[in-house]
Amino acid sequence: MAHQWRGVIREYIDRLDIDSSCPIITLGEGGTPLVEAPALAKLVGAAEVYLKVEGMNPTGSFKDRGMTMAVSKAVGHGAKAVICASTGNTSASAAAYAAAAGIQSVVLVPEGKIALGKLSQAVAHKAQILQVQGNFDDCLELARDLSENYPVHLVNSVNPDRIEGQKTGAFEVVERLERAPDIHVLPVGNAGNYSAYFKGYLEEFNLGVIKKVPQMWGFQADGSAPFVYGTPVRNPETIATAIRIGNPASYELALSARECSEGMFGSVTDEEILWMHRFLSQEVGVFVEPSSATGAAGLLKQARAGKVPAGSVIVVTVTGHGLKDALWALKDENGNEIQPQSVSTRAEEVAERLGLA
Ligand code: AN7
Repeated sequence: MAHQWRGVIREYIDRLDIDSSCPIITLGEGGTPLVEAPALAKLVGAAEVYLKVEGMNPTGSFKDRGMTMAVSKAVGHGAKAVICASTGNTSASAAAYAAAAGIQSVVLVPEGKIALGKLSQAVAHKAQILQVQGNFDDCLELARDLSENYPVHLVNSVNPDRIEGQKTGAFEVVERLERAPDIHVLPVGNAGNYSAYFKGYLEEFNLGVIKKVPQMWGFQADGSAPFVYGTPVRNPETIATAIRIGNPASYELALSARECSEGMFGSVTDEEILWMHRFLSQEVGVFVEPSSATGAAGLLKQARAGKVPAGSVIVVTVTGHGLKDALWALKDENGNEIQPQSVSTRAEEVAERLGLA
């Protein structure tokens, strides 16, 4: 019988590192759609491609899966405030879950470099927000420092509770497909999600639920690609502000996930990201933020290099909702503003404009 989804902690309580006595702070996260994308499968020459649409989470990104765990455990430990550094989505999620828990949230964001939708979420949920004169990497260093020396609990993905919650994305994919995909594709910033999916698949493998773990393919923006260069990037730059991260928090974890899964890291240009952002909206029907199109853009680049096996089943996690950073949709492929035409209330005129007459 169909049941109402209860959030990832209650759904997967037996498989998560959390005591039964811990309070559960949930907004009903997880249980997101796995949407078949035949247009994308055709484009990349794979048998089947699915999008794991994480924009359907309560605050519009995958961060909620980890945040329900991190904030629940923080409250279980008696925390009265949580802190995070963020390119936007973590702060939106932390602020919402802190509000649900009745505790304070503090968020540090890089000045002028976070999307308006995300900033408004943090404000709406009454976070204490500070715009730091630096990039995300500076914010994270500051957040770590403050959490070590003051009474505030860190909920960035360096906190293992976050990765633990986010691994449930892999469980849902396996349940839905009744197998593992051959390849799992993700956009990569701190590589927390990349590491978390791998952890989830590895647990499924160790339980004998799947026969092999998928190859983990992670993609970054060219101007912000420490995994490709093999070294931190001091001044990361990309229009995909969510993944504008030069010194990834989960660097070592992700390297080991790549090795164990025989996966890869690659990078794409901002133009390739925006092209795929439009393709997903126009040909698949899924509106994501630009950063979230980075995985699919990387998949296409691999396909063009002849590296996507024809029979493969591929899952691409699209990490955040298009409304978070909506202004990109209002630009055409040449970067010009798109403005709907203005018309009178006369049917003949409207029909003519629409090319119906
Ligand atoms: C839409 O919110 O790092 O590789 O501070 O918002 O796990 O970092 C966001 C990251 C991909 C990259 N897609 O995930 C933050 C933050 C979206 C994101 C990523 C982020 P990780």
